[in-house]
Amino acid sequence: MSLTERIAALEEEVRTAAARTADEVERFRVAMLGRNGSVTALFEDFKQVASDEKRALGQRLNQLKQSAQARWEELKENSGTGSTAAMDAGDPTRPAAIDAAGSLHPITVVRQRIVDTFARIGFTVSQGPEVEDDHHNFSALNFPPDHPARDMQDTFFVQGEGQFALRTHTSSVQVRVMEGSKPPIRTISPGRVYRNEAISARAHCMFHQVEGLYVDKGVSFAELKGTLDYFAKTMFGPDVSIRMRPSYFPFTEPSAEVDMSCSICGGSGCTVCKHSGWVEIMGCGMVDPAVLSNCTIDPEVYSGFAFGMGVERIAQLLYRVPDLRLYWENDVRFLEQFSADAFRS
Ligand code: 2U9
Repeated sequence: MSLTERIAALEEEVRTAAARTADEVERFRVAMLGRNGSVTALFEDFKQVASDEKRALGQRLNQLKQSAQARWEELKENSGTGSTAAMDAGDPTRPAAIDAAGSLHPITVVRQRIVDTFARIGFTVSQGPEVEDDHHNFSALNFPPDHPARDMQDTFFVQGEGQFALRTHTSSVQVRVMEGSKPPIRTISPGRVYRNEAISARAHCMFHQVEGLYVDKGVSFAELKGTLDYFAKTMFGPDVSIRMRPSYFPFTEPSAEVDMSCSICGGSGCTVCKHSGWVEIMGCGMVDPAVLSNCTIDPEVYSGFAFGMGVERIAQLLYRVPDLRLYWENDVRFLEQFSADAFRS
């Protein structure tokens, strides 16, 4: 066979070469490019070629060597036996790669802890629609017709037939529960709510609430205070205490704002509690009798208490998150700090 024919035969061999294992790849390299390999041998024979043929044959031979090298690289790559991979493959005792585990979002972790805390004392969980009608979001809850929350400045209205809006609180769910069941009612409603606010470190146009409702014969303000004291101690530890300040909500009477002794400084004063020793954690009150009757419950027979809190606010106090926007950016460097196990109650 002439040198030209041998080159052509080897070109074909290189083009069709296959290797599945590191051994087969190495066998290809030795057979072609090794000291006694076929391509190397052609270079030896090339020395005998007549000088007028040297130029053309030399070029072809160099091309053959290059394609043999390229094919070798390709086979290494495809068989997953690149130099480091080949070494790895050879050590079956090496430790297995650890898969990165995901973590729960801090809002999910905190919402679950709040729900668990109330579930332990008999509260059931109720959920409802995020797009609400005027009756469930406002009217049944005693919002007067000219209340600012009914304004487009404060609430996202949904275009179309009728007055629908993104719910501004999960109290609307509890209106539905009262309309559909008889006391005793002991329920909490966790969920996402919407307000038409400019986004900043301290405000967002959507956040999460947990609202609670207890309706039965003879429910008292003292029971409300005992329940919220239990909640604060379960979430933040036995050393915290709560206090109530008079407030106003359309749906409760009397109403109160609930403060907790600062869990960060223990009440001695720090930047989080603005040196007051107290931090606000939620609002509460006795369900207004007008709301009970709007929801088909006789206020002459039954009374109830209600409370509401922002999950972001509770999470901020537990984990000292400085900026509300962090909850929505889903930056893994933020999220991976919250492992499900680390915060299980
Ligand atoms: C019904 C009747 C009354 C729920 C209540 C609050 C007080 C309250 C805020 C806390 C911070 C909302 O997330 S926040 O902005 N909530 O202050 N919520 S009483 O009262 C109800 C609920 C349902 C039928």
